[in-house]
Amino acid sequence: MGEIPHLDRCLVMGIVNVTPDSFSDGGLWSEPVAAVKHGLQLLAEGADILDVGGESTRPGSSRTDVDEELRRALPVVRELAAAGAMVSIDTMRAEVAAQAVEAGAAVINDVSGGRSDPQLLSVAAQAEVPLILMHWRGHSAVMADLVQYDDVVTDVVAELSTAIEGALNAGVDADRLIVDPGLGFAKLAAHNWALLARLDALLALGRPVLVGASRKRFLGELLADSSGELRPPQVRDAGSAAVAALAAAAGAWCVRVHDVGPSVDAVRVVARWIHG
Ligand code: PMM
Repeated sequence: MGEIPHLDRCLVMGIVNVTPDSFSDGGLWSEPVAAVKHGLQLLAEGADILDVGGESTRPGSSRTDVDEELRRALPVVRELAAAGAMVSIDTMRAEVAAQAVEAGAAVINDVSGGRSDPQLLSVAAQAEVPLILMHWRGHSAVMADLVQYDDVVTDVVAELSTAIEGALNAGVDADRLIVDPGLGFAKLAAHNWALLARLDALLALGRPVLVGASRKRFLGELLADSSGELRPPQVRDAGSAAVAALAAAAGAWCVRVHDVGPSVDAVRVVARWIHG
């Protein structure tokens, strides 16, 4: 049982991908032992939450089977929670969410916003843990075909509002819901920038907002070199920290990042700037 944590500043969620194929840090921490070590490092850098995931959502990727997802994620959740970290489980599966909560996860992060496996909503309701509902239109293999919007901000807000309704109907407490625009998920770069510029429209849903921009392709496109070559993921961290600062200033509850230290500094600067 738990409530959404709040601080006098935007929180920082450190990413612990236990996957061989994530676009940003693929393979670096793919075995549980290496992932735990990495998580502890992010904790030492000041992460408020560690987001552990065992299934890559890299655009175009196919699904990981459930046993493999469990094998990757569970030991990492267990050890990081035992070390005192607040752990979120990044999964679209009810089974994985349930076992992760059992292993000590205090937050469920569903990139499908309850759409991939609706049973996950009941797991969140029963566990009484905060639930992140990300805007999502379809699995990674097909999401590039789902980028049609009339107005991306209006459409994402409306679709998130439907996701909130679904969670409430499944019995999740309204006070435990967090929303996320799902940058890069069935979205082109222009869609991501439009959503970032209108975080106020997401905040108007009345729920805390999580922003996950770290190392994503739209930053690589913006920061491409003069020949048009994308900036590689590992050198998008200054851009990611800039987004963290601006998201925090716009009222985001939390930013989800790979390189934790600079974003912690950034959100602290923003808090001081705003609150004096
Ligand atoms: N992005 C990724 C994975 N999980 N969860 C939330 N809530 N929001 C996101 O934007 C998000 C996510 C993909 O990025 P990664 O492969 O670098 O983890």
